Amino acid sequence: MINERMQKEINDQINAEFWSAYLYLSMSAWFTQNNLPGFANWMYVQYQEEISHGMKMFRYIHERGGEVKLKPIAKVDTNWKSCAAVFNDTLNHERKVTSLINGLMDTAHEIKDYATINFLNWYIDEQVEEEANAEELLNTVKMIEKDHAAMYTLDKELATRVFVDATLKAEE
Ligand code: OFO
Repeated sequence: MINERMQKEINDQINAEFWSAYLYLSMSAWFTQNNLPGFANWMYVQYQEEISHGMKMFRYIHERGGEVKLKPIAKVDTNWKSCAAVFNDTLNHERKVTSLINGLMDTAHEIKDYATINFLNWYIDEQVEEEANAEELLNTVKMIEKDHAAMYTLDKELATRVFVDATLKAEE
């Protein structure tokens, strides 16, 4: 049976993951509206990833005999000044999520919930990748944003990203 405080914090994190999904879906819409379908695809895959992160926690709470309590999703931005501004927000957001995951890990250590420590290790690794991806794209976009040909090429490259549910692989 999962500890009540741990359960509450994981439920809060499910909400944060779904909020992230909503944010990236909004960014995907913005890219579509700004004629960058490849960037829109990249953000749509990001949205799918965030749903899978939330669902991994959803399944975990049930596995531990706990209760999932879904909360309202707060509103997200719908407009950005530039492509770089989108990735700047993405990077800042992922840094915030990393600190939230670290907070969950602190609680798991404090209450000696070894199963949850093990579970959260997947998220600790995932956040390293999430921050690195956002930072790399931010740096690239900052460099080429004014060069239409380079943006066109990057858009084509980002159009090839496909969603793979890494949370299922990790649970096999
Ligand atoms: Fe769930 O990793 Fe991004 O927010």
